[in-house]
Amino acid sequence: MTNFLDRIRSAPTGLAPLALLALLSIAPAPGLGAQASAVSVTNAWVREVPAGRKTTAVFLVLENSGPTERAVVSGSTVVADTLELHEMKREGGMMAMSPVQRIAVPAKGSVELRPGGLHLMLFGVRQPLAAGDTVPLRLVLDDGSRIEVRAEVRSMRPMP
Ligand SMILES: [Cu+2]
Repeated sequence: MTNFLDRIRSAPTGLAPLALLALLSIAPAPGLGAQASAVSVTNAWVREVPAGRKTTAVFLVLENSGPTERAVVSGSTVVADTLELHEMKREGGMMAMSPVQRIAVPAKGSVELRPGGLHLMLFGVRQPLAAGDTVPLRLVLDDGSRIEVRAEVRSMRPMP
């Protein structure tokens, strides 16, 4: 996840001061960024759940059109008991997933939840989910706003 400032910091040194000046001149005054959720979700999908399985993962793209970093801090869905925010990391040569407190969405940026990376995890799935089904999800952001998402169930593919 890189934001605009990180990109400026990593820009060739000759360009950095000019880019920073440009950023400062267009940056809004503090306190003006408190509009209703500037975060939207696209391309949301759920890995299909065959009968007998109780867990699955949700993938989607979060886009932030606002000037302030936002973060997803929790979520829920009627098709499962709990929804957790997860990341996958390589630990001792193995890919392992673990819960995270928040998934940040940089100002004027986006973050992709995808197989092998950040994802939403559903536990206690209450019914089989077949390709073509639609699953409603609700995500809660750090400013208290909510995003209603409809995720399409897609067929099982091996984890990359
Ligand atoms: Cu997970």
